[in-house]
Amino acid sequence: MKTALIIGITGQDGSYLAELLLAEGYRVHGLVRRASMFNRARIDPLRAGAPGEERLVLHYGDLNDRTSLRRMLRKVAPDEIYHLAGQSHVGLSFEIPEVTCEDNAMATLGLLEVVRDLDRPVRFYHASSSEIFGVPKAGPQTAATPVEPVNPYGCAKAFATQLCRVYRQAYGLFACSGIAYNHESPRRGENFVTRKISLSAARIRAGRQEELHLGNLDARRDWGYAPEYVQAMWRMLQAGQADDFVLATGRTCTVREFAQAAFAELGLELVFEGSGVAEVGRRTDNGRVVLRVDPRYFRPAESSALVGDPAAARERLGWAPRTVGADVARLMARADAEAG
Ligand code: G4F
Repeated sequence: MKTALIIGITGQDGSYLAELLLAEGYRVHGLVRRASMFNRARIDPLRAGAPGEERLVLHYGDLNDRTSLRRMLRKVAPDEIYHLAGQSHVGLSFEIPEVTCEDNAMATLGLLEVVRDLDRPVRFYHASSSEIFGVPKAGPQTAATPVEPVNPYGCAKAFATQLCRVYRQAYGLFACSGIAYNHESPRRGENFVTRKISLSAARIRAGRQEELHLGNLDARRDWGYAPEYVQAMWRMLQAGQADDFVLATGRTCTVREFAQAAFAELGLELVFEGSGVAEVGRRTDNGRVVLRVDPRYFRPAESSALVGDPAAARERLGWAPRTVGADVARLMARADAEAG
């Protein structure tokens, strides 16, 4: 039986990955940070009497506490480590750049150092991001596209991605970065635009919300479906050779189109009435929802033209995303409406 450690197991990707690894017969350990509120809702179903429950073990820990991390890694002796933890909100990284760089860049370096010292070989996955490319001059991007981030989050991810490559080359570590484009699901955090949209659509339809504030509606993203992306993460660590891979759908849509698809799925028509300060979406009697831009959600700099080329993942990992853009919007809206 293989053993895996998931750092960031309580997040969207961590919870889907835990499900996948348990289904593959792994013993799964998860590192959880102490928090004043429990944040384990996404993995609770895996722990309460579900098949595989006895193969899921949680440990309190923190990437900044290297001694306990080292001790825990020696005890758990994982075959594979999935490093998914960190500050993942791009907009917020402008507000808290130092924490973002500590959590995403320096913590990854510390972890690589601890892994390098282990006395048995470990396969290491690092969750990198399309944000390392910033505003690329060419598309679709591949793992060879030059790195040129435009926000603190992208800088931190670029640093960590380059370090994984260095540790692979210099020390022969089986370290891989999945350069993942946006991947969403009903388990997405509520401050990412997709979930904000799907939850708002459900609540507005149920008459429990009146306003919808969104920022840049013309932002274009390469949106895929998170459960499919964790498949690629796992396949990367089963490959014959460690490498970095772009994980993307190769197609994009705008925030506006995503929102229209989500609202339409619940029988609501979104009407855009230009842009203005503090204008809000409001449900009207005839089932139309008026939405205007709220500049509070604009970012000091916006990445753009991000579209990934999944060809290498398809050819070398046999991975192909199936759920794209508006499909993701529809399934998220349905899930939030059904959840009530
Ligand atoms: O949902 P977002 O916050 O995701 P973003 O910034 O693309 O980052 C996500 O994907 C990256 C690539 O995989 C990850 F590395 C990162 O960790 C995260 O998972 O914003 C998407 C777009 C942006 O252009 C933003 O300006 O939506 C635009 N937007 C418009 N209105 C909004 C809003 N974003 C948020 N969060 N909230 C809004 O109201």
